[in-house]
Amino acid sequence: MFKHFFAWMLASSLVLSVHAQNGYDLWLNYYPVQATAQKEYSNLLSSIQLDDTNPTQRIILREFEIAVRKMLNQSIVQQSNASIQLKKEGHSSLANLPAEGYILSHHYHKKKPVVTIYANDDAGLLYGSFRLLKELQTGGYRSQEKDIIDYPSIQYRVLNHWDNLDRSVERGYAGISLWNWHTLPDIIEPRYIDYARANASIGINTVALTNVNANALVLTPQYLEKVKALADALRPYNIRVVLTARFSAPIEIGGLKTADPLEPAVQDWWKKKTAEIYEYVPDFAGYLVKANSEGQPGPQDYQRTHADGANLLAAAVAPFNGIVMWRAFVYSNETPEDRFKQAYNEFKPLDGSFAENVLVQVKNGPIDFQPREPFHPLFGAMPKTPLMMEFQLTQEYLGMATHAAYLAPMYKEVLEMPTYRPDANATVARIVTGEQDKHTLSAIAGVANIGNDVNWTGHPLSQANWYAYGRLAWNPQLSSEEIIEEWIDQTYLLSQEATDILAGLLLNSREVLFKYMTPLGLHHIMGWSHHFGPAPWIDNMHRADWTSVYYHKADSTGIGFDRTASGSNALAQYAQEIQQLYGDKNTIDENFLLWFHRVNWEFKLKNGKTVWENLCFRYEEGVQEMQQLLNDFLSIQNEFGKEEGKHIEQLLRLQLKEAQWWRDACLAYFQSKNQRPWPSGFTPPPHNVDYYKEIQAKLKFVPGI
Ligand code: BDP
Repeated sequence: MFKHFFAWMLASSLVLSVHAQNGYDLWLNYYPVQATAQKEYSNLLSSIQLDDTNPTQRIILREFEIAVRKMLNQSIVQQSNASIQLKKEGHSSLANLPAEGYILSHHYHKKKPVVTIYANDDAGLLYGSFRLLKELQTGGYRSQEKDIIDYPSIQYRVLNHWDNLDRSVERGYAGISLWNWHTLPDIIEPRYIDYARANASIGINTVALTNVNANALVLTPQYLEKVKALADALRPYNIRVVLTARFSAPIEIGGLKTADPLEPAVQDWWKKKTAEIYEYVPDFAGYLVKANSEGQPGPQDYQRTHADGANLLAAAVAPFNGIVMWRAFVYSNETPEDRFKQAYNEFKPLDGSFAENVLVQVKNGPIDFQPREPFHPLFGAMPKTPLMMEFQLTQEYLGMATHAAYLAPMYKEVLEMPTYRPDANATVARIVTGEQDKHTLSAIAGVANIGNDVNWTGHPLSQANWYAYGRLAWNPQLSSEEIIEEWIDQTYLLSQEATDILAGLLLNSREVLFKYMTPLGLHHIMGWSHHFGPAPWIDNMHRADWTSVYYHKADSTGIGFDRTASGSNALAQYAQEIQQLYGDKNTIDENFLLWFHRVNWEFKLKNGKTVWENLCFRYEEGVQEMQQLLNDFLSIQNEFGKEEGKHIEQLLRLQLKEAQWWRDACLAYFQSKNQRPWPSGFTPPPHNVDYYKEIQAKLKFVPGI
């Protein structure tokens, strides 16, 4: 497109400013506007009318000041009858506008452009302001003649930080935690504010500060003071905080002998503790809980149900309008049942027994954030309970911060799936937004990929996932394509041709990664515990469901997990239509084949080749396509700042090397199992499987554990 051309020329001449780019500004770069639009923008952004005694409106003013200085090198003054106005009345559509929504209304006054941002609340004014700034940056503003009306589809749009109090981040690959617990509450780092700005610009309004593998210490006064300082800093940006509640906290910090949810002393303890939290943080959003999962304490320690546990905390936060986000990520070592099925088995019978202010937080797929998973069978299965989605932004199983993988297509794939409960309209998205089952409470969570690295996410291109998550949480209908365009336009200063190439690269990236890591629906074959690199040979760890062989079941005869009626019958947890979709190995989308079927090595796929041949060629294709992504980037690298371009180039080269490693290690292993000849025309891995095992064995210091 044309829109960036002039800006691009302008900034190319300001070489220094481009080269200074280090990613810190994220998508809030506010690049100089194109010459043709300068006059109009300059008129529009000359003055603003708002209430600067209001904390949120004060930060709106500040954001305009930053933006106007960077886009136009001018300043914006406050005055009445300004060209930008913020109003909470005076538009007929306000009456029906939901909370946090906004209206942007454009008109000309004496030939000068005027934009009024209407909303019923400060949050709406904030989001409307960021929307206007986005329109201005991406060239959308001039084409807008009609009012823009927008509001969020989901109430709580949450980032889950798996951050520990010692600043390590579980599954974090972008440095240490943003939260400097040591210097809080006295020091409010500028980074907290920039983090809040970034979230506000995409509509994220809730932040779980601490790891789901929780530490009860955060609930003690000494830490609550720190939490308060963060909450105070985030509040004007319409962000509320959540804390993770360790279920055994009444014992650990409360001096009780039990944490039994039905014990009055325990109930009383949580009520008092919660009231205390609200004294520090009056708009505390509530608790996020991981219970009876992977060794965490929970109600089942006392033979109580997950509903008993959730309702205990729900009663404590209810007087303050707080909520409980209770995670469904539970599976037991002792249960011989297919791990796929366990969360459903545990939670489905509890539908209807959760308090009104409880949401059950369900991961997108039934196992654990794999490169591709079928949607979790709980979606659609608990109509009486608001279910919230949990996506993972941090790429625990997807190459961490060294692999570029734009995840919006993966999120969309799940959100758009019809659950057929009861019909094709009942998509996962409609269940999450609450529309399907008429829930007023709705929420979505993304496990953050954010740390204190200068560019926030380690891999510069992973910023796109933070952005895309926020945008989809606001509106799950948006397309991956429009989101990536927006992100590129605000993040980089590229010609239209380069924008298209980068967008294409990113749009393909997750599919390419899927091919070189887990083609045909392989899953959970990554390195032991740290989950980095290929390790399909992992077989004798203390839990079967933490090994790789549990999931792929490859032997001399075949490969894949039979989840049909002849196997674990996990398929039966879905509606009939989904059972049909996935139930037949001859018609199933081959990307899910090994999720649901065990096939022998000679089984023919739709292309007439055997599963073994297909496995070989798909891994190979993944590597070839990764090479293409690298080539695509090289063709546009000169449009990036020198250091930034080099950084991305190095990362993509590393990704290519690791794609090759995945291909070779996995195929060497599977061939050692099936002893089949390599397909003709295929280049076998250069080493045997022991070589690759040795590489894994030496990976002792992978981050994020
Ligand atoms: C797994 C991670 C583990 C998390 C767990 C969870 O390996 O670190 O604690 O999920 O979501 O993906 O609770």
